[in-house]
Amino acid sequence: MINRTICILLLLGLTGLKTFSQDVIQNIGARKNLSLNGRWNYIPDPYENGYYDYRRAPFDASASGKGGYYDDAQPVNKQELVEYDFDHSPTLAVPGDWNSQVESLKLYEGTVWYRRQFNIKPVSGKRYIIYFGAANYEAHVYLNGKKLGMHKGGFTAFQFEVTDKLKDGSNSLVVKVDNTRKQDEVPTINTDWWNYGGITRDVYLSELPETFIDNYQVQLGKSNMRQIDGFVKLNGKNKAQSVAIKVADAGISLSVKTDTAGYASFKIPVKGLKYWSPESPFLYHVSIHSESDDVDDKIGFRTIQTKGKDILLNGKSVFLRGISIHDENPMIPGRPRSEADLRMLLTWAKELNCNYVRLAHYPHNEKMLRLADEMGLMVWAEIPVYWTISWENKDTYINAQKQLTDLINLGRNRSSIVIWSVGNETPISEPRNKFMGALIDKTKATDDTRLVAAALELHREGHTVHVDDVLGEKLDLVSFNQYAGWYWGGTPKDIPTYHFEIKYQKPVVISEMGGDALAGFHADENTRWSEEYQEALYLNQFKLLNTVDALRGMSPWILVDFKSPRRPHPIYQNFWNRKGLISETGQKKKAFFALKNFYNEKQKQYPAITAAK
Ligand code: GCB
Repeated sequence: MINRTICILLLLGLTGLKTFSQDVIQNIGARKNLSLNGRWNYIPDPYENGYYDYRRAPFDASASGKGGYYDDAQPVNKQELVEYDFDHSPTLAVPGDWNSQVESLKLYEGTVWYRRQFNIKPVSGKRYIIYFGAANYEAHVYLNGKKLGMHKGGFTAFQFEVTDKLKDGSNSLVVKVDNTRKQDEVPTINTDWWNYGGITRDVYLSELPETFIDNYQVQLGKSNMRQIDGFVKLNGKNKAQSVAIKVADAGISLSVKTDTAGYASFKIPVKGLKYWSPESPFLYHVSIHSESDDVDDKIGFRTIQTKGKDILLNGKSVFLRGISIHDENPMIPGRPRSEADLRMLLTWAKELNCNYVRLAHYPHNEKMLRLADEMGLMVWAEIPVYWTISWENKDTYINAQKQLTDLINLGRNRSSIVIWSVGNETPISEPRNKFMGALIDKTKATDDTRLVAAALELHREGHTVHVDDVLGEKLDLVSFNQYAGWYWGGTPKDIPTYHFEIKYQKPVVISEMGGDALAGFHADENTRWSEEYQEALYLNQFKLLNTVDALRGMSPWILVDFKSPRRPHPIYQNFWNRKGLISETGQKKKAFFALKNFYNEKQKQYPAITAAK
C-alpha cells in the first residue's frame, strides 16, 4: 500500500512538475528571436495512439518519468511507433488552424501531432526559451525527445526554458495539440464559435542573457495623470542589479535597484505628457536597460476611470463607439495568420468610426493589442468564461483565473486596453456568483488601473427589461447583451416599445445587440435575414438605447460574419453566424452604414478629447 502511494505520488510529482509551462516573458517580439513559424509536418491522431499505449496507459507517465514516446531514454513501456513518420507527412502552416487548411480536418476535434526541425548553435552563457503565442486547446511539447511540459487554454501564450535541452545543430520540436471540448474546461463544450484547433499563433525560439528582463510595467498609476507607476523584474542568477528606465521624449530617466528576488517598483512624477487617446494615439519609446539586458517598447499613457454615470478617459467624459470582433479572418476562413489580417479587422472598425472594440470572447493576439495602441482604439479584453462553465469545479476556477492573469500580464503595458471582462452571459446562481465574484476580485487585485466588466444577462417582465444581476454591485460598468428584435421583442419596429430598468447607477455599455442578415439578400424590413431587417433593427435599437440616460458606449454584435457550428440554416447561414455588419467576403451590409451614422452623431455629442496637459 505504502509502495503504491509512493508510486502515485511520484507519478503526480513527476507529471505535476513537468507539466506546467512557466509564466511568459514580457514583450517577446522585442527579443532576439528565431521564428519557428512556417511549415510543420503533422499527423492527425484521432485515437491518440502516439500518446497512449494499447492498454490506454500514457507513454508520458512511464515509471522512468522521462516521458514520451519520443524520449530517447526509452521509458519502460515505449513501443516503437513506426507508423508515425513525420518525414513523409504533409505540412500545415504555423501560425494557423488546421480546420481552414485541410478540408478533411474542417470538423476535426481531437489530437494532431506537429513537428518542426530547426538548426541552432547555442551560445554558452545564453539562455533559451521556446514561446508559443497560442495553441488550442491542450498542448504537450517535446524537444529532442524530452517532454518540456503541457499547457491548457486555447488563447494564452506559454513558454518553456530549453537552455540545457538544445543540441548544437539540428533539433526536433514536437507538439501534441488536442482541441477536444470538455465540460470542465474554459471554455466549456458549448460555444457560438468554431473550435479551431492547432498552433494558431507565432512560435519563437528566444535567446536571452543569463539574467534577463523578464517582466515590467510602465503605465500611469490609478486615475493619476501625473505619475507613472511601474515595476521591473529580472530572471537569472544575478538578480540584484541597477536598472535604468528611460522615456526619451518625455525627458524621463530613472535608475532603480532590484532586490535579491530581481524585483523593483518605481513611481515617476510626470508633467507635460502627451496622453494617449483614440484621436491622438501617441506612443512613447520606452527603454529598459539592466546590467545584462535591454528591452525597448512603445507605450502610451492614459487614465481611465468612472465617475457616476460617466467614463472618463484622461479625465474627460467619453462615449465608447464600439464593435465586437472575433479573432477570425473570414476570408480564409479561420484564425488570422498575419498582422495584415488583424489590421484589416481594425481598419474596418475605424471605417465605422469606432473608437473602441470588444475583443470577444477570449484573449486575442498580442499583435492585435499593439495595433489597437497604434491605431487608436480602446479595447475590452476578455477571457472565455462563457455560458455554462463548471462553477463548482475548483480546477475550472484555477484554469479561468490563470487565463485571466495571463491576459492581464500580456496586456499590462497596452494603453488601448481600458476594460477587463471576466465573462459572458453566465446564468445567475450561487456557485456562479462566487466564481465570478472571485474573478472580479482577482482582476482588481492584479490591475487596479483599468475598469472591470462582464457581459451580463437580463430578464423581462412584459415590456420591462430588468438589469439587476448581483455582479453589477462589484463591476465598474453595467454591461449586458440584449437582442430585442432578434431573439425576443417582435420585429424591429416593436423594439422601442421596451424600456430598461437598470438597478445600478453606473455607466451603461451595451456589450451586444444585433441580428442576422445575409449580405445581398434584399427584402422589406419585416423579412428576417434581409439586410433591410438588420438595418431597421439597428435604427430601432438606437431609439431604445437613446432612452438610457447612462448610456456611455456599446459594442454591437458583430463586425464580420463568423463560422459557427450552431448556425445550420441551409439558405441563410450555412454555418456562418450572420450578425456581421460585413460579410465573409468583405461586403458591407446596410446596417454598417446605419451604425456609422449613429456614431458620427455620438461623436458630435462627445467631441474628440485632445491631448490634455
Ligand atoms: C450572444 C453571445 C455571442 C453569440 C451571439 C449570437 O449573446 O454572447 O457569443 O454569438 O449571442 O449571435 O447569438
